Formats: sequence, C-alpha cells, structure tokens
Amino acid sequence: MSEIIISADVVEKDNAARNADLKRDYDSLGERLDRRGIAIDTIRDKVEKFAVAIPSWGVGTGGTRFARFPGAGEPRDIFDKIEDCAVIRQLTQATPTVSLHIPWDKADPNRLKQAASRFGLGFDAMNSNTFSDARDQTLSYKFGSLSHADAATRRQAVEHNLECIEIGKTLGSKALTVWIGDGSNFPGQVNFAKAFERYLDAMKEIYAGLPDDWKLFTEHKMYEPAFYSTVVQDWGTNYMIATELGDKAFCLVDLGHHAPNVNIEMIVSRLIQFKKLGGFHFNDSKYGDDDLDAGSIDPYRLFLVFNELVDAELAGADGFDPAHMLDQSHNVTDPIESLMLSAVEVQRAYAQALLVDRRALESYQDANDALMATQTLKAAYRTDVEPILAMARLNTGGAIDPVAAYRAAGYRAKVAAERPAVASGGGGIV
Ligand SMILES: [Mn+2]
Repeated sequence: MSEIIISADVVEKDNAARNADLKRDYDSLGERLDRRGIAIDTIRDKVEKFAVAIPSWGVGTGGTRFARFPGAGEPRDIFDKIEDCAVIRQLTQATPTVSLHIPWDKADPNRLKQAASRFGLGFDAMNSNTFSDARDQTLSYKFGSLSHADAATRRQAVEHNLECIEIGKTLGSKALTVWIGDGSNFPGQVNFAKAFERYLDAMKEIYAGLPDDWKLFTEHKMYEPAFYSTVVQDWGTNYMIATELGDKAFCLVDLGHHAPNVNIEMIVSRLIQFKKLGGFHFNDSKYGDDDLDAGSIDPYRLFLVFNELVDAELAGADGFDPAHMLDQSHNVTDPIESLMLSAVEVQRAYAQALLVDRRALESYQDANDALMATQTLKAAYRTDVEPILAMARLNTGGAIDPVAAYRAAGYRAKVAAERPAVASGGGGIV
C-alpha cells in the first residue's frame, strides 16, 4: 500500500460534500450520451486508464528571462519534488509517473527509486540537459552541445546523454528525451549543413547506447535560445532525425514549440501515419513557448490534437503508443494546482475526443459536407464531460474537486513552514 500525503479524511470529507450532486450530474449526462449511442461507463473506464507524466521541473516556480519570483514552499531538491508529485497523483489519480531532468534531479538512483515507490510513483522519460552548463562541467555549451564545432564538447554532451540512460535504467524509465538549444544568433555564425551533420553523428552515438526496449524522443522547437537559426527547429527536421536514427527514434511534439497558426493536429496526423509520433509535452501558449497550463488559451486545439490520437487509437494503428507528458512553467500560480488542472484538461480533451461520432464524420467528409463535418467535431467538444472526469477520480481514490481538497488540506502552508524560501533574482525559464 502506497503512502499518501494529503490526509484521507480531508479528501473523504470534501468528496462527501460533492458526491450527491456528482451522481446526479453523471446520471443526467449518461442519459444524454445514451441517446447518442454512447455508454458513459465505457468513456469513464478509458479516462481512468489515461495517464500523463508530471515534469519534475514543473513543481518548482518558473520565471522569465527578466526575473523569477519564488513561491512559498518551493521544493528544495528532487525528494521534495517527488512529494509534490505524489500530491498531484493522489488527488487526480491521473499522473502515475514523474519525468526527471538531469543534472537538475541528479541523486543516487536507488534512493530516487525508493523515494518514488513510497508513493507508488514510477518514472517516465529521462531528460538530458545540454542547454545550460552544470556546475562542475569542463567544457561550456555556450556555442552549442551535440552540434558544437569542437569534438571534445560534442563528446561531453554525448557522454551526458549516455549517463542519463544509465540512471534511467536503474529507475525503470524506458525513454530518453533530447532537446538541445543549439543554433545561431547571427547569419553566417554557423554552417547549417555541417552543424546538422555533427548533431546527427552525435545522436547516432547516443542511439547506439539505447537499450532494446527504450525509445529515443527528439524534441523540436522553432527558436529560443538561438534566435536566428535552430538546429532542430521543426517537425520536418525532427522527422528526418527519427528516420536517420532508426526504429527506436521518435518525434516529440511540444505544443508550444511551433510558429503561431501552425496546424499542430495535422503534424500529429502525419507523424502517426509514418509511425514516428513519440509523444507530447502538453502546455499552452499565446505567443511562443509560453509554457502556460494545458488548455488555458486554446482548449479547442488540444481537443483537435486528441481527435487525431483517438482516431489512431480506435483504428488500432500499429505500434501506436504515444507518451503523454506535461511541460509547463508556473510563474503566477501554485504549481501543484496548475499541474493538477492541466492533467485534468488533458483528460478532458481525451474524453471529448472519444465522443466524436466517427462514422457520421466520415460520411460527411465523403459527401464534402464541410458544415456538418465540423459540427460533428463541435458536438463532441461542446459536451461537458466534467462528471465523467470527476467520477473517474472518485472511482480510483482521487478527489472530485482536486483543487478544493488540496486547499482544504493546507499543504502549501505546511511545506512553506518546512522548506525555507529559495533566493530570488536572476532570470529562470525552466
Ligand atoms: Mn518540452
């Protein structure tokens, strides 16, 4: 039996106050879905099995390049982070795993494993970091890492990634995610082809160190920190990388890493079609890589992404098993609250996408009935699936209203007293 952090009495009391209303709402929605030929319990069962990983770096307070304003009770180390992740898991029952970032989360792997298993948590993809310099590092990544002009710097970056795999093996992780900040700020600063060639050669060495049952995720991002050119800048380049490397290499789609107005759901469809969709970093944005809470700006786009995923799931697409991870930075909210609600938003998009009448949609598409086709998607999206999500949480031991239960438990005030404030100052996008 796993340990819990939030008192079971607090959760039960909050759930008891909401239970009767939830039951009524669930039955009412069930009746309406039944009229559409949908069994509500089937959708709830699928939601109960849906999981999304918490990024260890997400439970701390983020920042911008101008400043970072620390929050109360911020985790001091990876062991505090694991406890915060356990709270998110307990109340949402949607986040059974944590995704680690090395060297930020570096600690004795056996101790890490022990700390997580106390709360029934597992480990998702490992993340390497060659976009900043670690304290004891010999060579700097100021001018790049895996694509650096200097062979010794590239070697150091390769070794770091191989170390991440080694740590992950002890933890039970099955994937390595590689995102690099390599690129250039000025025209002429780097030779595009040579830099990409160096990157590919370095990635081939990392790929060679991957266990047979692991996946390698490469994450593209169109700009930042390099503003003129970026080595892995878009999904096309990412697809080339995954194709060059081999069957264990897949593309990771971070929703914030595209140009404005890009049709991300179509990218998702293409990657599914050619068996190279590795998974997601869910978040939302108004302008660029804002790292806002999933579904906070454009929930319809999140739904449209899930529409593609559910389409592939129902079609039984060969080898289709994308990883779901959040990747967010919380500057003005309590990170635990943001991550709980983001996990729920991702589940919501999944549940809504399960409601799409796919047979009707296909017939409207075949008949070129654009209006009814798009209304078919809207009918699913407009359905308030909250009772399904809440019932899934209640059934699996979570909270009907995770934020209310979390606030009632007073967890933030408790850890604020135990964990001294981290110093302010300096920029700090995470
Ligand atoms: Mn990301």
